[in-house]
Amino acid sequence: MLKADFIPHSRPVLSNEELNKNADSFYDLMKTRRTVRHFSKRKVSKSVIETIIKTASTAPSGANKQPWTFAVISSPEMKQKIREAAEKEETQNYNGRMSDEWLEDLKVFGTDANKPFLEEAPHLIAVFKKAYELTPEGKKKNYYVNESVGLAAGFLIAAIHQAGLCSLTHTPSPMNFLEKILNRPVNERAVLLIPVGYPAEDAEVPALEKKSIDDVAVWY
Ligand code: IYR
Repeated sequence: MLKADFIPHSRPVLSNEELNKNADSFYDLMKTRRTVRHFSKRKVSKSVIETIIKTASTAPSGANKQPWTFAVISSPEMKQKIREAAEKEETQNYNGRMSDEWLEDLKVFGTDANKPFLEEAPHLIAVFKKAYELTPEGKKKNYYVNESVGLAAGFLIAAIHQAGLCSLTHTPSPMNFLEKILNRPVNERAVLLIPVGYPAEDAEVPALEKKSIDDVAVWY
C-alpha cells in the first residue's frame, strides 16, 4: 500500500492545573464503573449502542487493520439460544473443567453456571477477533489481533460506562457456539460476550478494591 497522505495533528497545550483537572475527572468517572451481573429489562436504543461501538472502533490496532466485529444481539429468541448454549458450557466449567484454585478464586463473586443476564440485558455485544481478513483477493494478514481487540473492548466498556450504562465482560468458554449461532465467517473467533443495559433495581456488586498506585506502577 502507498504511504498515506499526512495531515496536521495537535492538542491544545493545557496548564498543569487543567491537565490534572481533566485526568482527575476521568478517573472519578471510571472508578465508578463496576461489572454488573443483574440487569434491568429496560430498553436501550440502538443508536446508543451504535455510537458506543463507533467509539470502540476508534481504538488503535496493528497496522490500523481494526480486526474486530461487534455483533449486537437484541432479539429475545437469539438471546435465549445464546443463554442456553453458554449455560451448557458453564455447567461443564463449574463441574470439572475449572481447577479447584480457579473455583476458589471465583467464590468472592458468587458466580455459577446460571446466566439469566444473557436474556435480561436489552443487548448483548459479542466481540469477535478477525484472525485474518477475507478479501476478494484471498486471505490478508492482521497483526497483534489479541492486543488490538483487547484495546477496542476496553474502549467499548469505557464508552458504555460513560453513556450511563453497565456491562459485564463475560467469557463463557469455549465460545465457538457464538460463531455458530451468529453464523460468523470462518476468519472470526468470539472473544467476549458483553451484556449491556441498566443494572436491575436490586443489583448488587461485591465490595472489591482496586490495587493502589504503588502496587501497579513503577517509576524510573
Ligand atoms: N466464565 C465463567 C467463570 C468466570 C471466570 C472468570 I476468570 C471470572 O472473572 C468470572 C467468571 C462465568 O462467567 O461464570
